[in-house]
Amino acid sequence: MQIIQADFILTCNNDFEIIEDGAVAFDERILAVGKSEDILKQYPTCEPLRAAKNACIMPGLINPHVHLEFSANKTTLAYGNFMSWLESVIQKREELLELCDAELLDATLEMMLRSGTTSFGAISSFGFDFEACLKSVQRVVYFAEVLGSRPDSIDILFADFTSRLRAAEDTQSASMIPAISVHSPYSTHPFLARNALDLAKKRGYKVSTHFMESKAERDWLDSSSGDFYSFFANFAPNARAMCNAEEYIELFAGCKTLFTHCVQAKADELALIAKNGGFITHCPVSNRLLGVGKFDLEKLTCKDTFTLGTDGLSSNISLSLWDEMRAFLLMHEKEQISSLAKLALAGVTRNAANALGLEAGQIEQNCYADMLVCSLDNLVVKEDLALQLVLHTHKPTQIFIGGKAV
Ligand code: MCF
Ligand code: FE
Repeated sequence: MQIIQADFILTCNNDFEIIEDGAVAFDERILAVGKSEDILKQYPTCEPLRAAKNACIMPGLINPHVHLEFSANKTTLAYGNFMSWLESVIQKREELLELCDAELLDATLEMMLRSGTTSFGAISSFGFDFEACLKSVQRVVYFAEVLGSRPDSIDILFADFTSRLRAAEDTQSASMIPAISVHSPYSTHPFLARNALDLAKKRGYKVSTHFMESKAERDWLDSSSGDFYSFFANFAPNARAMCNAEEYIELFAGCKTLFTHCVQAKADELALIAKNGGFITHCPVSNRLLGVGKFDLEKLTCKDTFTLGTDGLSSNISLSLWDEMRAFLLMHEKEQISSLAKLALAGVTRNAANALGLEAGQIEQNCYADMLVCSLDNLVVKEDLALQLVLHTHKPTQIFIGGKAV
């Protein structure tokens, strides 16, 4: 059992409570949190560690949505327009996967860890990222992806998906949690989605999906028109959308689902997601690079459903959640900046933990002791702590996962 003290504890709990001159007692899980003097009285024989002046203890960051298999991309994929990006992914996929070897995956996970990401949701299209995820020290919610729209291929696609999922099931632990990703409404046949979702319901798995990312997707689901019309015409003449937006959301009823992007989602669709116990994952940099616009925060009625993710290096220049939070602050220029900093931090801690089903994301008794010590150079007042941390942090000075320093 250990105690660590700091000038601030950013709990990231429901009230976004900040404790000045606080301490945390922990082993694998957090045993107690409070004012230093109270915690020291409670554990009089334990010699506490003291973080540097102006430092803050906070929960480890949780990235709910990353595609590790695309980590080799830097300048290969086309940015600026969603359809051009998608075509470039289809064209360059093999080349990028080839370059993404074990060494690159390990280095990518190491970089994520050093920036303070202690848990993540890996959207795995092929299973090539599995070994790297399994041996990483972070907690991984491993979303095996299912995708495909041809009715005559459903059985074979489903069998391939379940075999990739089985790898995570066979190694399930507190740091390898099997989960399911249904790629999107434009790419996945509802029968295939339903088979995967039945499995999620039966086994209590978390689910992730891309939803309403682009105007092309909106037009396609609303009226089988727009850019996807000509895209699909290449494969099948007179193709039509497989379901509309509301039908798609309802497919996921009964599953705790993360709906990623939602840039083109309407307020009533976001409300339906919240009503069904779902979450929204906003990926601001990805949205900017793919030219799809930005998620409308005014439509977000339930702030607890908000999470923030990086997406993959297929549509980002960094997998650091600090970089993502800064981009988020700068992109949503109409919002009050310090409230936005708190929303960003909630989106990568408590809310992300709830979305992924992790007992983490808060400095709170019984949560796993997944914690960061972040140091600010100068004195900061409590009211500015969230904003200044987001603006100035690149690498935490200490990282704990399950109470172990890493
Ligand atoms: O989130 C971004 C953009 N939207 C959709 N898909 C992906 C993203 N980054 C990577 N992807 C993957 C996806 O998992 O790209 C493929 C899928 O395997 C696109 S569908 C050919
Ligand atoms: Fe994605």
